[in-house]
Amino acid sequence: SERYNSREAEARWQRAWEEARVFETSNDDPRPKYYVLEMFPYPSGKIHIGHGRNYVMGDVVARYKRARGFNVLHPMGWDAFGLPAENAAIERKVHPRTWTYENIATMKAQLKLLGLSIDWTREIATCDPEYYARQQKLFIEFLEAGLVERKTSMVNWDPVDQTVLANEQVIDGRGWRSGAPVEKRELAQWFFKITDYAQDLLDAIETLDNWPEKVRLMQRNWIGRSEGMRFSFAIERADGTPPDGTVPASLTVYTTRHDTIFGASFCAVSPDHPLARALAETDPALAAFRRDCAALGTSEEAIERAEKRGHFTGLYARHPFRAGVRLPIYVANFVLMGYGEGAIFGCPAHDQRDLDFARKYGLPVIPVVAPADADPATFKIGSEAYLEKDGEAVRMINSDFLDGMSVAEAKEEIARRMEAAGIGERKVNFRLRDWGISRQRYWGCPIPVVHCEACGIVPVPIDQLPVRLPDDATFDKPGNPLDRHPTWKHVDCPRCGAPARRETDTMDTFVDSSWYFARFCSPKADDVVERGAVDAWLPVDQYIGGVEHAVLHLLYSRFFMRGMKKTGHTSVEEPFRGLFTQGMITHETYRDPGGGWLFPEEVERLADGSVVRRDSGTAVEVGPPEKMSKSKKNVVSPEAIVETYGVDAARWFMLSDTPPERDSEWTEAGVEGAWRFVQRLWRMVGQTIELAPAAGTAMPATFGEAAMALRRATHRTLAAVSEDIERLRFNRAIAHIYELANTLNATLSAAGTAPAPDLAWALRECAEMIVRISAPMVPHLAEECWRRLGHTSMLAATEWPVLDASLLERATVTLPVQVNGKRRDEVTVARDAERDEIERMVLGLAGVRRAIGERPVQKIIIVPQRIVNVLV
Ligand code: ANZ
Ligand code: ZN
Repeated sequence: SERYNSREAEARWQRAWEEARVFETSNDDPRPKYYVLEMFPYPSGKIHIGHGRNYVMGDVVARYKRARGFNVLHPMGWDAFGLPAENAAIERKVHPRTWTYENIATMKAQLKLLGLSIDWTREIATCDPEYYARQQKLFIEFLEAGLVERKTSMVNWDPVDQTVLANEQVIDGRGWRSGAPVEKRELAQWFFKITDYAQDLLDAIETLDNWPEKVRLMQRNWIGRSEGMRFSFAIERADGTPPDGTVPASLTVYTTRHDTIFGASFCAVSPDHPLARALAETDPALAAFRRDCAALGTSEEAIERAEKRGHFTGLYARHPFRAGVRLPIYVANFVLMGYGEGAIFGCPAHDQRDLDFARKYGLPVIPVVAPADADPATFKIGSEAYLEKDGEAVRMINSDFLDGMSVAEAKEEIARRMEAAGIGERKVNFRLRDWGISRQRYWGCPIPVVHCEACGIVPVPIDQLPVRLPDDATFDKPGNPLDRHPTWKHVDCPRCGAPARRETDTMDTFVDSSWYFARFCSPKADDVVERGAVDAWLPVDQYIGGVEHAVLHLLYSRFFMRGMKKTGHTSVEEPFRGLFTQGMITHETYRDPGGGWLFPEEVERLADGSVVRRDSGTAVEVGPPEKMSKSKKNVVSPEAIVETYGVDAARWFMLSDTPPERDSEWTEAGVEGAWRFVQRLWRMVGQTIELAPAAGTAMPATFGEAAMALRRATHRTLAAVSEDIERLRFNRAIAHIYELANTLNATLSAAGTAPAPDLAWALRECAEMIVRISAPMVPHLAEECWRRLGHTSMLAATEWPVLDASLLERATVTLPVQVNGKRRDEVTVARDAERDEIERMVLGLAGVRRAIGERPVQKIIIVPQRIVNVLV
């Protein structure tokens, strides 16, 4: 029988789908909706097969849900603004727009090769004025709704490149390009007030039960709610007199461990704290210290990593509960201005940073919390702070009126006393900061406001949007091309008409990706979105993307939904009902001993397993599989794969190899195996049509043993694969299909040349089933087989097979079995088993019998489908 020609068939079916417009989605479709979305790509150049996995996963879901009768929205777009385009402009003298749109064209063609069932009529690119006009309108609405603020904040400033750097662009305190020591600068910047929603964003995480737990945890930590106290110390000078008026008379700190107040041995303020600034005016050493700290940049990580250092201010804080005791006040590099009050009291015994600091500056270390059974007189702290604080196992010591209390009791007591004395109050704090969106760059969405001497900040009137980027910007120098453009920023004030200055900051590209999923619902809408469409389509039912976006992108999008609700664009609050974070595709690396990396197609694996250069035959160093990346050349292009194996084989392999949340190694052997399955299915379909009745032949009235066995396997597989796809367990779905293919193969071999009509019918049923349930994974092959099986319909527009439940054996479930609450065994029972049946089986288990011994059974608690507990 002839070979399946993937190249010809794949191109033909892609054309056929496009002509039939089967993937275009209408907003007026009465069927229930299903919105599946993969995080949209950044058009960086070309895609490699490693990028393909999440699109293919999304495509399987989209095709499956379509077959299940849903009106599926599966769009695609481009996260098209960003720094790389500007770098390309600098390095290759090509305009960012040209570079970006060329990449989009290349990548779109590549994505099309993958056979994705995308509604391309909804395509959007965030750099398109069509898109960013609406984003500007939304910005103005957010501004008017009080969700936007302009305030000064610290930025990393590269003095050579004359530009603000993101934290990631500061490497060891230096600018990533210039290598110049970075300075911290205060700059007026635009912010979205995401902190207004801190509590709400935190609370609603509980409702996101279709998100991976690790992502929910990361979001909780990022928001970082803590309950503590804000209170003030009186400040005095060395001689005990109050400060002279150039500095404040009190110091306010934030703490979550007020229970440790008797262990305090110093106070510290951030180098950016007003107290530090004021004192630096007259203390050159402090001024120099502040400059050193500024070189660390604004990244919390860098600050965390740096050695803890401080500068004594000469001032002291009076202990609130211990007369005559005073704590030296330092300026310290590890205290952040943006958190709490930018000032702390340090308790070295119970905080590692404080301990490191205390050891360095010879400050007392007084333990105030100790294990309940420890002797307070001898309990000492070595080089590690004692961090236990929970429950009854620890007690307060060395703490006057707190001695003997638990940490919780001590906190309560301190809070009460401080409140009574009027020196402090309980305070909830969030680690979450407002979202600074100002970027001093060209290739981003212009912030649509004008600065007027007389009127202040004036939003650009809506009917004058979009504020377009000027085409004739120059990229030959560092700094912001918009700012140095000869004319662009000079405009008349929209309010008073006087000469004014356009805002030259553009928006963080995370803004662009915070609402694109809403725009897809009505991509041509005149307004920001069409409310009806957004309310109908959102939330996205299944969102798929990399875990690297677990915090920022997902949190910003959640904030944007709330903002869009507040500004009347939707009633939906949570954008993504289901989230899946897929693993990456990895590949071995090949290093040329002569230097540099080699592409997989430049090397060859010999029979003895060694790897050599194809051209010269010289040996190559093989490195372990790593995430596919251009820089190490361990990438495989979709074009090459399509050429050799066909895209279906690639899709099948990508999905089959490992659970989708785990990384998967791309190997030649693996994709070859997938290719063999493609050919095998094609062959089996050929064999089946030789033996089976024509398509659509009525079902026989009765089935013999062999036919029944095959039919049971067929429907069991249908049930399993449906369930697996629902739960995104693609590799298991494929394993089930392999199994059924083996059964079909065996039955075909045993069937002879003229099987009985009932078996012949069951053979066709089975072959058709394999074709149909593989279709989401290998859509081109499935269409081709479906045609070959005598059908004229298009599988992409055909309903999912109907399950005959009478053919399923009883489903079973395995329950853990406890005796007196301790796990002793497990039992596998039918899902619908009766109580007495389960009891009988449980009491027969060896592990249970051993645990019970001679004792009489008092009660058996059965939580259906979950657990059994035997009480004795
Ligand atoms: C005294 C203390 C004693 C503290 C102790 C900890 C342990 P979370 O839980 O993350 O909110 N802190 C407060 N503001 C700070 C700032 N601006 N920069 C650096 N550190 C700051 O952290 C709260 C704790 O972090 C606070 O509780 C404070 O140190 C420190 F045994 O106060 B603690
Ligand atoms: Zn004005």
